[in-house]
Amino acid sequence: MGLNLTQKILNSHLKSGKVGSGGEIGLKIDQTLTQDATGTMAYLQFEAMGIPKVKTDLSVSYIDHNTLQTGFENADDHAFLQSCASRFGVYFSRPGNGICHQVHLERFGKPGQTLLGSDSHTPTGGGIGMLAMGAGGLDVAVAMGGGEFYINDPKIVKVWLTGKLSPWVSAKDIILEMLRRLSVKGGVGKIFEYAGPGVATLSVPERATITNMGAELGATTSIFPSDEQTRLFLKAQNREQDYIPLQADPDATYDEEIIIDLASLEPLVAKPHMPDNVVAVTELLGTKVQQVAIGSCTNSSYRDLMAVAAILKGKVINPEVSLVIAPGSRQVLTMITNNGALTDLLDAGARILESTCGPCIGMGQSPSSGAVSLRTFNRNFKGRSGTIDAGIYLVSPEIAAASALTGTITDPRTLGAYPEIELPEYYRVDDSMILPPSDSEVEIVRGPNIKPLPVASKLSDTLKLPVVIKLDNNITTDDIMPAGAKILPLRSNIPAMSEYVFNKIDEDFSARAKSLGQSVIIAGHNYGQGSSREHAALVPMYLGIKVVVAKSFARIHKANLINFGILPLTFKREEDYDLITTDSKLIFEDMTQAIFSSEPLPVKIEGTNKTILLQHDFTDRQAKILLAGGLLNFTREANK
Ligand code: MIC
Ligand code: SF4
Repeated sequence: MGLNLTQKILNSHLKSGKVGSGGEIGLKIDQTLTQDATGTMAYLQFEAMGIPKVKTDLSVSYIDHNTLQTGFENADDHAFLQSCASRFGVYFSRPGNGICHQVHLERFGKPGQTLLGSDSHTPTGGGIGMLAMGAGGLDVAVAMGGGEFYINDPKIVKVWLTGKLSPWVSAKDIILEMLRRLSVKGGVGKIFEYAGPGVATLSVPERATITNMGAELGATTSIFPSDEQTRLFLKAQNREQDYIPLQADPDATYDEEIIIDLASLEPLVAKPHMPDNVVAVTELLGTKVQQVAIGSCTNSSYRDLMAVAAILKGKVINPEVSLVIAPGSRQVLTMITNNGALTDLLDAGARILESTCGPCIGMGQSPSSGAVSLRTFNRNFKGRSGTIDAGIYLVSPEIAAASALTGTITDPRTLGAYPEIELPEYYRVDDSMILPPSDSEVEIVRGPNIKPLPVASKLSDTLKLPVVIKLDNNITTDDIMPAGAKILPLRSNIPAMSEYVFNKIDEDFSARAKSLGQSVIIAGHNYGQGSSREHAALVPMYLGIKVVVAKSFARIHKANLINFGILPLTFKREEDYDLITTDSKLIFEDMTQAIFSSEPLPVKIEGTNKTILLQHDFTDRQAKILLAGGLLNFTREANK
């Protein structure tokens, strides 16, 4: 029987388990990437493992998130990361060189290889035929040390594309259509493999927009075949030697199938405050817009910015709109500089930002109070922009540019003929801002913002845990551990960060958790969706959270909880959620055995005659990690 593309890459990287078995599988990781907001922890963890040099084929450390330097903290972290990269055998992409996913696609991604990144949008690499996944920093540190990366054997979904996009409809609309159909939890435990005649009509940067935002489906990853488009892209990046053709066998089978006729799609918008809150642009026409932001790892490629420049050329944006543009990489920025498109953008009234994440992660450019902000980004969670009452709408570059001109949400199809964008035969290649590692001994630079790593304690047999907070469905890691210009600089200082846990939802959370000593979080479905930030597990661990009981979990966050010794348990009977109040205290018994058993776990609610039933699906490996009090303890013990 033939194999699909995902199975081929999984099989060629399989170290443990069996593809198709439904259990856990361990994979060899060829490449890793880290960024500065998660990287400091990842390298502290790598250092703590005592391995002198990375064992991957290639590891790259990017600076792209924490670039607004309003105090010494971010610059301290950058110096730390630069010295770690040099010392541990990692390439270092300097601040200003671009957003990790964009640069990695341009300069390093290779079809058929595995990539693990400490960022949830690492699946961008699927656009070039990589099996690229996001994970917590600790998992990436283990992979840098040559360790396996474990996932649950995924369900593989064929996304069959037919036809061709109409003018003014773009790759962003394909992924928004997926989100409209499947929701932010529709992809949990799944890999989306794109196939069909429509695939050949999409260039690599367009494919990367789709695989990037597949993260918002909760998917393990998304992947496109490696074909003539891939070869052309790699050739244009001066790396044709990295090309190999790769696709599913004609008789390959899949667990599920979705069909999208590209010709039937229209321009779409994700309304506040979830990426799956998708409607046709025509439903929102005339909505007044205060800000338009173009960039992020989803839509900041040369193609995207050339489309925006062509739409704005010779025109001036509406005086009520602030238009900010962050090109995805220095390659993109220098190319639009040289061909004059940058002047078109500036003449139209755009404000040009550094080639970084910027407003996507709330690093500056927070919109005005109550504003409508149209963004070509991938996340519109409440408060993430830095303005709690702003409404963020996720759109294509075409809708963004059209709306910047009119000052209201505008259907780009009203602009007349579509400016066909020709992709360059050769991109401008200049890797001088990517520093190779050093051969000699390098001293690690540790400024006062780099604090020691907190480590979890071993699991106790009996736990009496008061409920510290009770939450709804779809809680994001931005809710748990907010980002933004004020908090991100504290990423390597856990005691300082702990003041901000859940602070957008409940200002007293941190103080209450501290006063309780140890406690349990209760939550609904898809707890921990969104970013890969392990701080959403590490900092609650520091605050004494021992268990999270939820209706269901998002993949990366669940793995992060286990890595930091917090038990992710689910309700056997969903209605038990209603029996627990914020005043309840839960009594967990025989825990050191229960984590190895598949039997449901009865947990008493103190002071009542009620017992709830909880469950888990921990593998033997995960149970041992939990018993040791987290992956770092476990790895250290294993290496003794
Ligand atoms: C994000 O988009 O939320 C981030 C910032 O890139 C995160 C990583 C982080 O929190 O550092 C992600 O998506 O993983
Ligand atoms: Fe950066 Fe935003 Fe992409 Fe996260 S989603 S990597 S913050 S651009």
